[in-house]
Amino acid sequence: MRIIVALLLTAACTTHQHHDPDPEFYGRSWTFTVLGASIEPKKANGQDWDPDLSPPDPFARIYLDGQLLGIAPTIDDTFDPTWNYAPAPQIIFEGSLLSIDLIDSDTFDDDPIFQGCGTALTSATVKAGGASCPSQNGTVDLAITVE
Ligand SMILES: [Ca+2]
Ligand SMILES: [Ca+2]
Repeated sequence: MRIIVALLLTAACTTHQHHDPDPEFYGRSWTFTVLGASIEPKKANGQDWDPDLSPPDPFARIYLDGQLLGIAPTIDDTFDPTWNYAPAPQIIFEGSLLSIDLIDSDTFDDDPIFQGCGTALTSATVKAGGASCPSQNGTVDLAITVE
C-alpha cells in the first residue's frame, strides 16, 4: 500500500512541474565559475573560526545533481577569498541543480560555513549571470555563462 501511495505522489509532482518558458540554454555548454566569497567575522555561535583567532581558511565544493564537479582550493586566513575557479563546462538540460558547500579547512574537523546552497539551473539564473548564496555565515558568488 505504501508503494502505491509513493508512486501516486511521484506522478502528482511530475504533473505539476513547471517548464522553463525559455529553453534556449538547454543542451548547451554551461560554465560555472566560483568567483569568491564573503565570510562573517565570527561563526553563528559567536566563536572565532579558528582556535588561533586567525580568519577562516575557506574552500568550496561544487556539485552538479549531487555529483562532485570540482573543488575551489583552500585559501589561508581570509574572510574574502577570491577564486575565479571553474570546473570543466557541462552540457545542461532542464531540471539540473548546482550546489555549493563553503567550508573552513581545519587540521582536524573542517568547519562548514554553509552546505548545500542549491541553485536551480534555469534560463532566469543564466540571465541573472549567476547566483549568490546568502546565509547566516556568509555568501558565495557564482557566475554562470552558456556558450
Ligand atoms: Ca576553523
Ligand atoms: Ca585560519
